[in-house]
Amino acid sequence: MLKSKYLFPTLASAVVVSAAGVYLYQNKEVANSLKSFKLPTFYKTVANESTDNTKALLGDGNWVDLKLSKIEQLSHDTKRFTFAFDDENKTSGLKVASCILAKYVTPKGSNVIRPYTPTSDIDEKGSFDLVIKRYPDGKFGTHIHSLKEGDTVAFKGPILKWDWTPNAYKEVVLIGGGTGITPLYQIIHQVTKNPEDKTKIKLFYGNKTEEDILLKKELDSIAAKYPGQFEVKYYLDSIDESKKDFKKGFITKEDLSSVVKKENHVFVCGPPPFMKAFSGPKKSPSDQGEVTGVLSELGLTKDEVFKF
Ligand SMILES: *[C@@H]1O[C@H](CO)[C@@H](O)[C@H](O)[C@H]1NC(C)=O
Ligand SMILES: *[C@@H]1O[C@H](CO)[C@@H](O)[C@H](O)[C@H]1NC(C)=O
Ligand SMILES: CC(=O)N[C@H]1CO[C@H](CO)[C@@H](O)[C@@H]1O
Repeated sequence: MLKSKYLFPTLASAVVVSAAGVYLYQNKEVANSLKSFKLPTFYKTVANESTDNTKALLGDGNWVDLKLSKIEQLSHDTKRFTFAFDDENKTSGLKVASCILAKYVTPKGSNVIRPYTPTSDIDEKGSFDLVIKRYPDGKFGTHIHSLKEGDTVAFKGPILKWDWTPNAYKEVVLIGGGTGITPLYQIIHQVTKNPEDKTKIKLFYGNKTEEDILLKKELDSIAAKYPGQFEVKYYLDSIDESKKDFKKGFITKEDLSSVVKKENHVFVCGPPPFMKAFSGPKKSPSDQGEVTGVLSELGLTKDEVFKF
């Protein structure tokens, strides 16, 4: 198995190997030095990844079909979807913080591709979970909400967004809006499950209504279990006055001013108007752009803010 995969390296590696071969004929000196020829690092990376049968997603650019093994209705428009790997002993292949891409081919043949962040532990064996809200005009959400257990969805990735290092910061501040909670939740879960990671986390999480709050049960249980380490504040567009757990209205500059400090990294994730208000948008997937909005007013710059 392993051997045959090495015999059929990926195209990129094949080009490198054959280029080296041509060179070999042209120059004897080089040929001698090539006796100790070592494959370039990226070749090893590709080779290792393509022979790793312990992970469901290898980051090799291939789409992998995964079977929908369980569906749970969490609210009127939100479901948790569990996707099973082809081998119960495989793990997802994700690192924190990463997303994956999901693809749906419409009846007309166009590709609808969306990024999602699994909400299950990245080291869980056999499956991962996605919590997905259905928006009235959302193509992928509408599609996946129509699926039944046993149907399949194509995934690829993972795409590493931020390589989390335990204890890199004393404290981090997470600012999330709506479904933007999922990458932030991946960090919260990863940090609190690791007894060695002492990073403190303050989460500010805004939503329209109480029903829209994703993963509230999970967040509240982590907050109860690690009171000195993790704190969450919920903000809602509208609430009735009797609810003490929530603040009405947007997360304000004043709320953030006491916790946002130069040495505390800030992570932001939410829909475009939300990003605009707090951090400014990303310029492109690979360019974070300058920090604007509330965080810039609080004196933060590129080095202290990450936009998911
Ligand atoms: C590839 O595998 C070898 C042997 O298992 C290991 O020493 C090396 O660190 C791996 N390289 C990468 C990039 O994972
Ligand atoms: C998964 O691991 C268990 C324990 O090592 C083993 O008994 C089982 O056969 C494995 N399953 C597969 C599909 O390889
Ligand atoms: C008060 C508050 O922060 N509301 C947010 C609720 O979630 C949406 C996204 O679904 C945000 O745009 C709102 O700002």
